[in-house]
Parts: sequence; C-alpha cells; structure tokens
Amino acid sequence: MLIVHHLNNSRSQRILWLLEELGLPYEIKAYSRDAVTNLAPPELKTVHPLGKSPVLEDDGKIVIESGAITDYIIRRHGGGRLAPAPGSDAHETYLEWLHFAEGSAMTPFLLALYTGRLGEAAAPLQPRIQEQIGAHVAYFSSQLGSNDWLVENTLSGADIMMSFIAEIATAQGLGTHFPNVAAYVRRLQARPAWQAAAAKTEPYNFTQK
Ligand SMILES: N[C@@H](CCC(=O)N[C@@H](CS)C(=O)NCC(=O)O)C(=O)O
Repeated sequence: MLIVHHLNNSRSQRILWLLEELGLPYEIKAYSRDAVTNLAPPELKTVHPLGKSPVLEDDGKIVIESGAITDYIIRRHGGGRLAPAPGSDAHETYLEWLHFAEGSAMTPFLLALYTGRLGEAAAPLQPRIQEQIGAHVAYFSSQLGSNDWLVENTLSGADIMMSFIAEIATAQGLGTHFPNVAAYVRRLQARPAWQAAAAKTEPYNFTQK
C-alpha cells in the first residue's frame, strides 16, 4: 500500500494529484502546520529525520523529495503512463523539468519567503530575488508557449512537478505578466484528478481564484 505523509498547504499536494491521475490506491497520513511557525509538526521526524513533506511509504520503503517520489511512482506504478518513453529525447526533457522544479525554480521563491521575514534589512537583496523569480517563471512560460502541457504537449510528471511553481507564481500575481502560466494553473486545477486530491485534504491555498 502506498502511503503519503502529507502536510497541509504544501508541495505534497502534487503527489496526491499524481496518484489520482494514475488511479492508484493510496492512504494519506495527514500532518498540520504549526499555527504560529507554519512548520511541520515534530511527528514527521519519526517518518524521516528531516521531518519534511512529502514522504512516500511503499510497503515500508521510504522515499523523500517530490521529484524522486514522482519519478518513483511513475516508474514503478505508472505502467508507462505520465512519462515519455525512456531513452527518447522527450524523456531527457522530462527529467530536466523534474529536477528544475525543486533544484532551480523553488530557490528564489524560498529566498523571498525567508528574507521577507527580515523586513527592511533584506531590502538590498530583494531586486535580485525578484529578478530571479521573474527569470525562472519567464523561462517556464517561454517553454510552455501555447501548449497545454510541457513535454510533447501531453500531461506528464513534468507538469505534476511544475504545477506548484505555477501555482505559487500565480498566487503571487505573476499570472498577469504570464497569462499562459495562469491558464496552465486553471487547466490543471480543473482536472478531475486534481479536484479529487483537493477534496481529500484541508483547503489548499494555492487554488486559482
Ligand atoms: N525539496 C523538497 C522540499 C520539502 C519541503 O521543504 N517541504 C515543506 C513543505 S512545502 C515542509 O515540509 N516544510 C515544513 C518544515 O520545514 O517544517 C521536496 O520537494 O520534497
């Protein structure tokens, strides 16, 4: 049985979406953020020492990192769905997006979150951070172009991973500058599988208004 250790309002939401797209049976172990610090509760550290979400459990095997979890679920349980054929050029592009989401695109968003708590002290850093947020979202927007999905215009794990980047970008108002990214968020959140995952969790803050 697949178990997702899921923190509310987090990157873990996309793993639930992935499992719903594949129609796989799974269980959610839900954790709530601390009302004051917004951090994960200490119980998550009993599952993995870092105490972060998502964590996937598959018959006792623990897998961390959204990109690795996405790859694991698709390879081991996807039956060839949601990824281009291994060895194809499209598969390389697909892998690039799986890594890009957490390895590159999340960094400036996280820097904005943390430096935002410093107020004026962080002012000298803000232009560079905002420029980098813009650069990463602009790159994503340019690669998506007028397509519905990122790789071969077919929904894949690349879209599952990049969904959170698109969601936070639009939640921060960047959808006005990048209408194709705003439309992408509306498109993915309208999918029955995305809706089914949302219905199983606490309200998710990054929904398209
Ligand atoms: N790169 C990791 C990031 C994991 C991560 O930082 N998760 C956040 C949720 S968005 C978390 O658990 N934060 C709570 C905490 O650090 O206490 C991944 O994609 O799995």
